[in-house]
This record gives sequence, C-alpha cells and structure tokens, in this order.
Amino acid sequence: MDSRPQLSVIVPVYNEVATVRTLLERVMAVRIPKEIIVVDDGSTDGTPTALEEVQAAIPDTPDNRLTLLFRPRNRGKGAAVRAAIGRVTGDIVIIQDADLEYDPAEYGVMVAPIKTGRSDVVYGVRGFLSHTSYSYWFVVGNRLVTTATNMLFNCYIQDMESGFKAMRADLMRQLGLRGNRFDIEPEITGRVLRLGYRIHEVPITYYARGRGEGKKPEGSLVEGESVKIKDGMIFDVTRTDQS
Ligand SMILES: Nc1nc2c(ncn2[C@@H]2O[C@H](COP(=O)(O)OP(=O)(O)OP(=O)(O)O)[C@@H](O)[C@H]2O)c(=O)[nH]1
Ligand SMILES: [Mg+2]
Repeated sequence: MDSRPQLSVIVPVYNEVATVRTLLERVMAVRIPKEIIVVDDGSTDGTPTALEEVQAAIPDTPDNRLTLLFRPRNRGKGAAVRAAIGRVTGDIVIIQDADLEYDPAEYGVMVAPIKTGRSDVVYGVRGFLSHTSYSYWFVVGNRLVTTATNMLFNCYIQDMESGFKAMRADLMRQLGLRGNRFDIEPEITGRVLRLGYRIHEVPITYYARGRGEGKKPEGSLVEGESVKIKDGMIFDVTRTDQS
C-alpha cells in the first residue's frame, strides 16, 4: 500500500505562540491525508514548547503526520521553507503561515486544480477588502510588485506575494530556491514563471493581522523600502533603512 500522503503542509514558524496551536488544530481538521512539517528556527516566545505539546497531545494518524524541525539559528522564512522541502514526501506541497491569516479550511479549493490535472501551481488570491487591510501602503505595495511581475513575464496574476501557495512537490524541488527571508515569495513566483508554468489563482479568505500584532518593523513600500530587479527576472522588496 502506498503510504505517501497526498499533501505536505509546510509551516514556517517564528515566535507565533499566540496562534500556532490553533493553526495546527485547524490544519489537522482538514480531511485530506497529509503530513505537516513545521520548521522553527530559534523562537524565543515559547513556540517550541507549544509545538512539542501539540505533538504529545495529538497522536499521528494516517490523515495527519506531524514532523517538527528545530533549527538553532534564526535564518528566515525562506530558509525554513527550503529546509522543509528536503523532507517532503507528499505529492502536493502547500505553504501555510503559522499566524491565522490564511485558512486551512480552504486547502480543498487550493489543491483541486492540481489534483484534477488542470494546473501545477495554485496561488490563493487575497481580496484586500477594507476589514482586513490595515495599511493602504501595504496593499499598494503588493499591487506594485504584482504589476512588476506581470510586466516582466507578460502574464496576468493578481497576487504574487500571497503566502498561500500550492504546487506539485516535484516542481517545488525543481525550483532550486535560494532565498532566506521573505524574498522567497518573489523567488518562487519568478522561478515558476521562468520555467514556463502558468499560475492558477483561486480566491481565498484572508484575515490580515494588524501591524501591531505582526513582527515586522513599521514601514512601507514607499518610505524606506525599494524594489530591486535581479537578473532581469527575480525581484525583491528590501527595506533600505534597516541595519
Ligand atoms: N522559521 C521561520 N519562520 C518565519 C520567520 N519569519 C517569519 N516566519 C513565519 O513565516 C510566516 C509568515 O511570516 P509573517 O511574519 O506572518 O509575514 P507576513 O504575513 O508578511 O507579516 P504580518 O503582516 O506581520 O503577518 C509566519 O508563519 C511566520 O511565523 C523566520 O525567521 N523563521
Ligand atoms: Mg502573517
């Protein structure tokens, strides 16, 4: 019997003790056979203990196999995702943030185009409706980098920075990702498009946390951040005022 899970859920997590338990419970409630690979790299707020408690309290089942990877030094979301890719055994990979901004209940919608062979890559498109968009410049920045992607690759996607990305596992491995931090998002998009794959987008529900709840420094794409074009293909958004 093939014991490979249909789905591998990669959860990068850094200092998310307030949400990570609930998030994992929601992931496990999804009725798709899956493995869940959580990567923590140096959280200092009790997240590692919370993860171990979840693992001790909820035994693995064929529908839910939990793997915890602890890395000693903080290296960023991209490095965490890359570490997890090496452990993936499922057919389809989905990246799931550990805060509660993206809803695991929507995995069915995310993986359907891949399961039915209609697409290799699916992105969840955020609506950026007023009740979840805490910052005007955050939304404008997202639109800006997505427009730059469309111009570079002559495509028409709506939300290339979405953290809700699913794709065939073999394609994910083929991307040869190198990004360590949030540059992983444009890097995935750039490499997928450069390989000639079309991104299939589906609308998803997005619950943006407020700037005060997140851990990123205050700032915007307009003040203190810049868009860089790398190799004419992959671009990156970097803060220019951080040390
Ligand atoms: N392992 C690891 N995970 C990280 C790191 N930085 C962020 N993450 C995780 O990556 C996911 C996305 O990070 P967020 O900080 O939520 O990024 P964001 O959604 O753009 O920002 P917010 O608006 O603050 O939520 C979350 O699950 C984080 O815990 C890191 O350095 N290491
Ligand atoms: Mg977030």
